[in-house]
Amino acid sequence: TMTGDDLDSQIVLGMPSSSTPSAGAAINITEEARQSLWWGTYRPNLYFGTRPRLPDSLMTGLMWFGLQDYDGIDNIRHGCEERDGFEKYGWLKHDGRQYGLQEIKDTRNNLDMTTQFLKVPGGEFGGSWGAKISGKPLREGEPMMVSFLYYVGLDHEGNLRVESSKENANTIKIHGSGFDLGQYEMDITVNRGSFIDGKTSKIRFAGARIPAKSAWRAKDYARGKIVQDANEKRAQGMEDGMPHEYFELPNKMLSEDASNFVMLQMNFDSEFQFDILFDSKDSPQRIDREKLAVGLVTAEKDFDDRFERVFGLQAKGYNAKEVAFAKATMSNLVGGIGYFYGSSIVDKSPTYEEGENEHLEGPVARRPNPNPQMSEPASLFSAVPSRSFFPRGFYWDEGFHQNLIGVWDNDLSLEIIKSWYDRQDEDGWIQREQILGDEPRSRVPAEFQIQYPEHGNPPTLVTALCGYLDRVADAAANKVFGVVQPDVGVMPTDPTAAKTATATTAAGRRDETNRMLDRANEYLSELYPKLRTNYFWMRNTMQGGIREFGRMSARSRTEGYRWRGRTPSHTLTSGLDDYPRAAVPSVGELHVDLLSWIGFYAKQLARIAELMDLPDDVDEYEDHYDAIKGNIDDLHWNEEKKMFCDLSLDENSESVYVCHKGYISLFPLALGLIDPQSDKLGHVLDMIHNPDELWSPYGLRSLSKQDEFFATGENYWKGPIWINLNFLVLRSLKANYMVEGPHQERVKTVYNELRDNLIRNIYKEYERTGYVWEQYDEASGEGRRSHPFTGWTSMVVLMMTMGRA
Ligand code: 6A9
Repeated sequence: TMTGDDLDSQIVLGMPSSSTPSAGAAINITEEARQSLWWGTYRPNLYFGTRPRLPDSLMTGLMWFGLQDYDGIDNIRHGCEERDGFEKYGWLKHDGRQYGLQEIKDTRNNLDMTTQFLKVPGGEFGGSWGAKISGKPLREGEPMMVSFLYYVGLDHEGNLRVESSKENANTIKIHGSGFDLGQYEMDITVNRGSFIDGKTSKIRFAGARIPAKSAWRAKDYARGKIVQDANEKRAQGMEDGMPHEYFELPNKMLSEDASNFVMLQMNFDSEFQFDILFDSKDSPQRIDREKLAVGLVTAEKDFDDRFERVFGLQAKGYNAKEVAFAKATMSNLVGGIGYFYGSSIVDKSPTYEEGENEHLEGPVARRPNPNPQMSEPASLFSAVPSRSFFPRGFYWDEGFHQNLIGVWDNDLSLEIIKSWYDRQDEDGWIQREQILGDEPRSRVPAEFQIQYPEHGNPPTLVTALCGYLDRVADAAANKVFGVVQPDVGVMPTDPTAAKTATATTAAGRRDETNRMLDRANEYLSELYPKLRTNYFWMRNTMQGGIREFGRMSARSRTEGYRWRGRTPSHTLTSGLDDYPRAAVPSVGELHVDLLSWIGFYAKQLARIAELMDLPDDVDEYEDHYDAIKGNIDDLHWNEEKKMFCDLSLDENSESVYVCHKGYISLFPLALGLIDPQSDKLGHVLDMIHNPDELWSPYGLRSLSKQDEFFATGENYWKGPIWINLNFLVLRSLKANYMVEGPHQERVKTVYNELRDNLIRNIYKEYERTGYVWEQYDEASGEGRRSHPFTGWTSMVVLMMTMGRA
């Protein structure tokens, strides 16, 4: 039998640090989470895995490998990996609460499969859920031999008990209980699928004791155990066995009642289907196989109906394939929402006194006595940029994600935004990249793991709040919402019952409106103090030295800012990592994108303070905003080059422009800080629309073709097309610049053409490659780098709904 110790010795990685069971008392979950956001596919780094939104609880996951040869075992599928080389995978439909449908095409194993998820929320422990895993050969006529491993692991104290019967070897039950989940029973049943002898596939099992908080290493445990047993069979004289004869689980538990980790194995060589049920015994909402089957059908239809109600793409004339693309793109973002819990590494040691040393800085060199520390464990509920390559929370990515999620499910989005602001420390700092716990940390090279308390990212969550404020304003004006997800309390708890509970009657809509307004009051009151602290933290931490170094003509002597954490080649904090900035980082730098962000922030805070009836605060933000708008012109406009530029210092400490045409020079437009009537807008549009500068048939280039650094070095933000910035520009053109004046017609033309180019190319690449991508090649339009990247590239769905001008 396998023990934690045996397994441990087979694992190359270091063991997880601590094994303290988490205290139940520390868990403070809102009523909301209890109801319908408790369980989910909240392990987006896996092809399929579930966990509750609780620290150190029950983790489940699906793995599989090919039995057609002996190498399959070295290529177990579990975490999303680009090297698995799937021709396609991702959620095609996912509503973020109750329902999901994912497609996976595993080329090497000739496997075409789907994973479906259905939740029946309710009760004290988040309710019950079920999953249906189905598949068949990808290429007909070619053999498929695949072994599935499904596991359940406890990250806290407790035991799992397996119940199997000789008579019915295609069903296995797992019994468990815990302070955080109550009593539950899991049922795994093969409905269909044969193996080798044509008989229905049997389920094999193994149970083990693993160290606390290590269920995320299930693949190491599985492979370790299976390979060890295979070696023993060889040692005992087994020769010429088939792969499935070597690579099988032993049908043994460690001992009765002592396992906290259970694996099940099912082998298939033809079309198959199996169900996984998690039935919460303390919940009034139960699940069985019949309910799962029926519920999945109903939920799919509800999803389709709701998607059309919210985005209206069919009505706008998109064809079925284009609508399916939009659904898949949004769904993989929503299905990529995760719950993360654990410690991160923070270095709060003092930096050098700013001054001469700053000229030599790198983010680490600037600290004379580095002191990275493990922080207290914390949780985050967030979407991720990419399930394969960056399956964790990124601050400025998340703001984009919430623009779309907020339209789809307002309350879900508010919950995520709140979770991010809960990560803010007392100074107002939020970690840029959230690497919480051992699992995410195992994927990040050591030099990128440490977070520094003066490193801030663009405050994009405010762009999402801006969308929320628009929805609230619509409500206040008593307009009809597109769709408002009702409070979870009124969600239908039985998926087989009824439609989405979104009101379809006038009275129902009025109720929703009132609820939305009450909710807004409450929500914003709670959030506002944090926003204010964060805003002032940005202003203080990133204050530029205008007084000492700046251009004396500036209207305001204070409104100028610089990104911290610079190196000569990188400004990770800005989000546009290798975009060219001043060659020598210095305290005398002023960054035009940052000033634009802070101006935008001030404006949105003024709006919130207005809603909350805080006139003094409104005045304060408006003063900031006016001064910033003035300084965008006074400090950053270069009249000779007709563009917005950064500022830096030369050898004689004279202030000089640093001008690189590209995304950085577009920020005043992208965030609405240029006057629609001004000549400056005309010049920026010239740059945008010029094919020798930013304009390509696939979207706007990050850096102008004419720039000396275009397409050089790592060429990350030096030319390739990124969808987040294209989206900001597009939306700002529509929201701020389609007004009467000298540029109106051109704004329309640029908007329409840009929008068409982006949608057409992202869709074309999806059809061609099966994925949406992190960025697109400016010369060919081809998808590049990380994929699937349904982070901000999913803004394409909003572009589709925005419509032509
Ligand atoms: C490094 C790699 C297994 C880079 O989308 C997330 C971020 C953006 O916020 C940022 O603007 N991406 C953009 O310039 C990806 C960052 C990935 C850093 C992780 C470790 C681990 O490889």
